[in-house]
Amino acid sequence: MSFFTPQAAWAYDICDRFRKVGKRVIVGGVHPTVRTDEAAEHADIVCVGEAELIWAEILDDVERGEHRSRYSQPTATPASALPTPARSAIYEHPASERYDIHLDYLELSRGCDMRCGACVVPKVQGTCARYKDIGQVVEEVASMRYPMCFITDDVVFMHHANGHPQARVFLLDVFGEIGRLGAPRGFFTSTVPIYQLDSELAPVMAKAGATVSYTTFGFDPISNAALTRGSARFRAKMIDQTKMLQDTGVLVYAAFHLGFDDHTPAIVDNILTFCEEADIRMAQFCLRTPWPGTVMWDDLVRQGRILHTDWRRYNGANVTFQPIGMTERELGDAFVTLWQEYSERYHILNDLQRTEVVDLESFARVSA
Ligand code: B12
Ligand code: SF4
Repeated sequence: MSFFTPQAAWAYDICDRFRKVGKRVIVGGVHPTVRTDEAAEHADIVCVGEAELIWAEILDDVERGEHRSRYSQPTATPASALPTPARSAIYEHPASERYDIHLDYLELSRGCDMRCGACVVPKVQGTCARYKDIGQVVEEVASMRYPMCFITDDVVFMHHANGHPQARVFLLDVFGEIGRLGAPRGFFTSTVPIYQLDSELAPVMAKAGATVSYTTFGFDPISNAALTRGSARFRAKMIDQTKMLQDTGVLVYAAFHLGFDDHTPAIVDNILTFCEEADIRMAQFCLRTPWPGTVMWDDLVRQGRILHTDWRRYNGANVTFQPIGMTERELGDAFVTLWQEYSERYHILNDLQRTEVVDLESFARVSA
């Protein structure tokens, strides 16, 4: 079983039930990697970190009845061993009919050396960035069945924005090749505002089919300062780049994180004004969450500011730590007010209907 922190409590419940009826349970992924001892209470085996090089060994050991309780790879999975997912398992699964949104997922890279304070990826996937083979990516895209594909990496865009020239070359090559495929498919990408400053990449991505750019504002200190009016120059740039991207045909789906130490109740108006000025037609608001295994978690634990470890409420929609610039109540209210005000001010679906994007209404439903 694989799970992130927001799913951990449910996952443990399922693990316990399986073990009760005599099944052996193996867990891995984000949460078991950062809370290994906790996960071990609910599973027979915990896999820490990546698994491609060790999965066969785990299965062999289980078959022989001689497995250990923990496994981890001695080295990171090399780029050449990054697998092509068996998507047919999803396409052909009868349960997939029950979902009202159908997406392909595409992973372009693994690992990240950026070490952002609130992110767990360097801990789970290591700090060595590895890019998938471009031919493999193109083959994957060519064989996809759904009209929309979610590119799971914000990482490559961040590398690009932070002076990794190979990431820029990779992105230009990969989207150039996808564009040449001419497949009528939309791409949902994720990033931070800084990457949008590249006016060469945006049109190449748009030509390849990039229709939505999920852009996290305020995750990094620079764009947070722009939102809290600490940096007028970067604020203006974020607005220009958002417009430029939308003019290219890529809808900016903006995510705003609330609860930085310098946030006060005024953040609500600041963000709403920014949305208006930047013509943000689709937005999401999240409460900052100290994911275990991150620098943010360690800092808040040290400062005694973690309020609880009820993982069900670690989902970006509940206050989990003691804020500084406002009370817990004010922070929760700011979150709700932003959702309400934004939804009232912007007729999201109307805008989406005007946007020529594949299956975007499903996104709106899922986000609502
Ligand atoms: C795709 C994705 C999503 C998709 C999920 C689709 C799905 N059903 O899987 C969507 C958009 C729905 C999503 C939503 C959210 N996400 Co998300 N998401 C990702 C993303 C970008 C990629 C995950 C992925 O597939 N990686 C590729 C796989 C191959 O990597 P992996 O999971 O690490 O797996 C490897 C190993 O860990 C190991 N492994 C994994 N599982 C198992 C199991 C076993 C048995 C074994 C042996 C090994 C093993 O083997 C794999 C190969 O080496 C990650 C960032 C990232 N790069 O990982 C964030 C990430 C997982 N998401 C995150 C967050 C915060 C969220 C949200 C809370 C956001 C929000 N505010 O709403 C929601 C929560 C949804 C929920 N209800 O749980 C955080 C998780 C933080 C945490 N500590 O839990 C991440 C890490 C982003 C980040 N940078 O902080 N997300
Ligand atoms: S947020 Fe993105 S760039 Fe920052 S550490 Fe995580 S994966 Fe890397």
